[in-house]
Amino acid sequence: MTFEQPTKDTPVGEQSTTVTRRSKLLSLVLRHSPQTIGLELDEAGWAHTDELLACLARSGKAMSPVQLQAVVASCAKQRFAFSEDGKRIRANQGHSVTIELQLVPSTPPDALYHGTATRFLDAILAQGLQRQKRHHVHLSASIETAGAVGRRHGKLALLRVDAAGMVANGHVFYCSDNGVWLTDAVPVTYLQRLDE
Ligand code: HQG
Repeated sequence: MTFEQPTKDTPVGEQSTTVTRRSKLLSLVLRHSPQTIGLELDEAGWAHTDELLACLARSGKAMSPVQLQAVVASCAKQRFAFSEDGKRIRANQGHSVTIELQLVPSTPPDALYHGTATRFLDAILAQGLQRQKRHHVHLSASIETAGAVGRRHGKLALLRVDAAGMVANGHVFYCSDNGVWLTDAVPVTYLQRLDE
C-alpha cells in the first residue's frame, strides 16, 4: 500500500501515550491474539496491512495508515516491520501464537545477558532459562538492555550466558530483525549470576 505523507493531522507531536496504546494493541494482535479482531496471520506471522487496518476499524479500534506507520517507525525496539512493498506487516519477535519466523541460525557474541526478577532465580537456577510463553528464550548482547528487560518483572537479577560454550556444544542461536538473541533454552551450566 502507499502511505500518505504526514500532514498537520498526523501523529507527529501526538501524545506518546496514544502511540504507546496503539503499539500495545499491535503487539496484542500481531503477536498473541489476532483473532481478537478477526485477523489472520500467515505461517511467517505476516498480516496484510489493508486487512489489519480493516479488522481494526471493524473492531472499533480504527487506525489510519499514517498512524500505523508512525507506530512502526517510532518504536525504538523495532517491534514491528513492514514488508518491502508495505503490503504486509508483522512483529519481529515476541510471539505466543504459533508461527515460523524463518529465522536463520547465526553465531552470537561469546557472552549474552538475561535480566530477570530475583523471585524467578531459584527456579531458573534449578531448571535453566526456559522460553515460558514465548517461542524462545530472549537474550541481549548488552547488559544495559538485559537490565531494562529484567526490571519489567521486579527486583533485577542479571545473568551472564556462556553463549560461546553453548555454540561449542551444538546449541543454535538466532538473531531477530531487531537484534534480540534467541535460543530454545539455556541449561543451568551456562548461567552465571552477575549482580551478587
Ligand atoms: C523467566 C520484551 C522461572 C524469565 C523484552 C523472564 C524482551 C523463568 C520470564 C522480551 C524460567 C519470562 C522477552 C524458569 C525463564 N523458571 N522463570 N525456568 N526461565 N524465566 O516477558 O525475557 O517489550 O516472556 O527470566 O525487551 O523477560 O515484548 O521474557 O523473566 O526482549 O518487545 O520468565 O520482551 O520485549 O518473561 O522478555 P518474558 P523476557 P517486548
